[in-house]
Amino acid sequence: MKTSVLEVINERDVARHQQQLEHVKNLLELNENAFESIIRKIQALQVAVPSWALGTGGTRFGRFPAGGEPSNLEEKIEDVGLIHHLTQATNSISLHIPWDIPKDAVAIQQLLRTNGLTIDSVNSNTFQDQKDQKYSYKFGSLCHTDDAVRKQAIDHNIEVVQHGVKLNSKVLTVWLSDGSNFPGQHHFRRAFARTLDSLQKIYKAMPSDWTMLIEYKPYEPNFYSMVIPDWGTSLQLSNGCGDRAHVLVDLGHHLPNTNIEQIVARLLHFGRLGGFHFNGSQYGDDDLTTGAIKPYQLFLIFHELVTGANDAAVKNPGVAYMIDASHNLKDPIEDLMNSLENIRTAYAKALLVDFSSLEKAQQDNDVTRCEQILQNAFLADVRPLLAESRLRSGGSLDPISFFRSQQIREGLIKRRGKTSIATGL
Ligand code: LRH
Ligand code: MN
Repeated sequence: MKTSVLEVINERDVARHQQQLEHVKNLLELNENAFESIIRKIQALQVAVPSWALGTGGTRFGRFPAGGEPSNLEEKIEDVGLIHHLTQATNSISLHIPWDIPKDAVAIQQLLRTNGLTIDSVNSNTFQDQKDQKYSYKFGSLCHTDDAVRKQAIDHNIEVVQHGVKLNSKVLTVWLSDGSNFPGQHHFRRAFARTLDSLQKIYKAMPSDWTMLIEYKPYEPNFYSMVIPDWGTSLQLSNGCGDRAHVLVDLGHHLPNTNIEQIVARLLHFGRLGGFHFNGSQYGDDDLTTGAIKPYQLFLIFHELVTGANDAAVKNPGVAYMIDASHNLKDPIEDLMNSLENIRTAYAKALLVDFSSLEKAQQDNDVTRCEQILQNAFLADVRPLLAESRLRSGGSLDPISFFRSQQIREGLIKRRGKTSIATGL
């Protein structure tokens, strides 16, 4: 079997990697079992990549295409396949309909298999008017005052589920831009009631083994109120639909200084944490690289997930991990690999927390000791553990260096052109 370029380069760098790994194992005083268990857990953490984040995003002020962007679903699957090949951390792709309608589901299934991928969730879109659409969503969709508009939006969600069924997906993600820009524009209670009624109709139309994820957002594109602004509203809508409806936490969908890790702990306690849209933000829904701005917060979120997973009292279904980012300046593929690295870093550090000492310190209200125990884990250098996890899964020791050294973007530009544009945000 011909040795791949990836294996040759890994072979060149493996000695230095082994050295760093031994050093970290000693520093962390990890016995063999603990070490092996952490490596296996890191290998198992898979985060879906969104089909709408493989091109260059933009803002209303401008967009600066990277070149070589995928201009159809097949090329998007190829790019996620490459990211998974190098990182071994993203074995699924989330689709946004109608941005990525699969024209030939059987062919797409084959292409997914070839790239070691599956379809994670399918996302509906009632925040844009499609050219052949009968009714506009200007004043909302599932909350609209007009039955006909609500029915159109409900039918769209059911159509999205049908696309998903053809691709073996089992998750529908609903995010609504529904809201108001001015006081008095919305009757808040009736808008909620209409939205609940619409979601219940969609929920009933889903196959019995499907899950609905309800995403909340405090503002944008409406700037006075959103019908689903916070986790409490999403939780109540989930309760109103049924036990296969859960809350989706997009990290960028929180007002400044919100304690997101406590929201995660609450949703775990209620058993209704459905999933995440990971991204980084300084102010609003900035959709930047995950963990780039607030790595400690991301660590604290994974600390809640790990303690929840180790607590028999927590009865929460499997949590869906997805990235939801937009790349205005970075190369989209590099940015996604960056996010995957930062997500696994936060998880690996959370696995290093000395839980029994923390529980004792919390019981004793030894505040300083509690913080020290978390900081000890957070300040650990887990990069060699992540590299070892990739190496064992057949990935690259250093995906971004490999991507650059092999001039993959240049190759994509040659094949797809400098001006190819990917559908999405
Ligand atoms: C809304 C959102 C939602 C998607 C969209 C692409 O801000 O986070 O998850 O549908 O971005
Ligand atoms: Mn999102």
